[in-house]
Amino acid sequence: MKLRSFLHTLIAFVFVFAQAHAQRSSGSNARPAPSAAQLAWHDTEFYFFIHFGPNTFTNKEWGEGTEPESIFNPTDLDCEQWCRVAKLAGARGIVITAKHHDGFCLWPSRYSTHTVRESPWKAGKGDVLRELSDACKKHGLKFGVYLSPWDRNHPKYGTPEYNDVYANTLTELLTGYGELFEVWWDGANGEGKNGKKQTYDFPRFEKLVKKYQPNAVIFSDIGPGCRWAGNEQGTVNETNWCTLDTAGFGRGATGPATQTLQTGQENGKLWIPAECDVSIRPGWFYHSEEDNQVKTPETLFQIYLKSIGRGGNLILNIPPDRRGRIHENDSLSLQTFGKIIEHGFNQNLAFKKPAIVSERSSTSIKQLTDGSKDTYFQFLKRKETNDFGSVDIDLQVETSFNCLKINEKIKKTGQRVKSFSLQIWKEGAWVEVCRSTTIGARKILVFPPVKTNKVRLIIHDAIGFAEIGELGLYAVSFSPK
Ligand code: FUL
Repeated sequence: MKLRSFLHTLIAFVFVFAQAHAQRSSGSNARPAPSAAQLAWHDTEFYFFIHFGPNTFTNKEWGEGTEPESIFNPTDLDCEQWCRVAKLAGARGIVITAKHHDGFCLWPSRYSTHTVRESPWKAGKGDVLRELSDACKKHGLKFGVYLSPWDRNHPKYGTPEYNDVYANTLTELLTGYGELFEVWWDGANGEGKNGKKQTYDFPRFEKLVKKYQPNAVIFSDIGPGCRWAGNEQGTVNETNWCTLDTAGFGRGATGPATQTLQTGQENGKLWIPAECDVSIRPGWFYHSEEDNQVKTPETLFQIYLKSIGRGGNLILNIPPDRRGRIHENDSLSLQTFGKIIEHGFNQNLAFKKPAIVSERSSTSIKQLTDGSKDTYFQFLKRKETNDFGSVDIDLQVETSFNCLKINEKIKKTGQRVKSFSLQIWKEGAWVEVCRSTTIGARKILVFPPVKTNKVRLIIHDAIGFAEIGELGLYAVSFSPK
């Protein structure tokens, strides 16, 4: 008996050790680093969220689960139109509510009788996920699914058997619609004190995702792939660590404090970057009375700066209307927003400009402006001054810009920068134009326009060393032609 419990302890220890080791890169200076799936996820940056289902037709945000299936009947569903709008906006993928809290399945699931199959749409022969996954493939967009754990319709909800139902429906999604880049687990639950209680078997669900879709990243309050940013405004804190400790926390009400989700934790043991969710309208589902409350391109750009520009990903909700199409007002705003991004970031004014470094480094300084965010320059700590030195870039001609875009090479060595600034050479002196804290996957800072022929990037503080991938200077305009 004693030997058995010793062996159990030993196995548990080895398991925990192996897990921690897998999260870290080797070397004494090791920090948590992203997995291959998370690296690809960081590069996906911006994607659409689609909330669509019975609520679209009942004008609600949270359905009761008792809505008759006959209510789901889009008159002109066009997933290709969603994809065309996504492309124009610059989005790289689409995540859809395969099942929201009302339990209605947008695909003909074998494990529910509350699905598109029971609806009049396409005489019960339709499958929204099939149409959308095919359209995404055709338009070169990634595809992901939201499958609400909370289910107000399924008779088994609140019993251990519901875990089988959830595992089975999840497996249908994981195996039936090609490659998924993200699986979204919403923490919401409105059952209240006297409502049904469900203990979810998340470890089982995680195993299924790993087995069938090893390249998919799981979103929830605590990841493990990416974390909620702690609000539904689409923003993350300016200081944003991709690292987090999740031991002792659960999803939903038992998740970490929202402030922790907003900032991550500098010394967190796991790589769980922030995803910022927000809707282009006040609601998540379509309501015609909100047709004139669509966020403007300028507002979307401000959100972009506070999410993607702070090293997070942005999942922007665009709810299709009762036709099953993205409304004209939303599509117009998104097109202009797409132009702001496309025009603003199409020319790095520092591209291939010569750089002079204050200290020797084992990496080439040319890599800071070579057009690739994956090649990098390493700043090492200087003993005398206790900082990480600086780099001057000779722009050769007087150049006007109002934006800095910079990234850390997070692959293998993780996130390290704690403080940096940019200065310009002006009338015989260095003048600071912007300063910030963390960088991570990227930092984008917009400031009043300046004109200069030389800039200086200073790394004030970092954990061990700093590896900067690319330094970009841009002239961003809020009203592109
Ligand atoms: C919340 C849900 O309750 C909302 O309906 C929506 O799906 C949003 C993205 O997450 O927790």
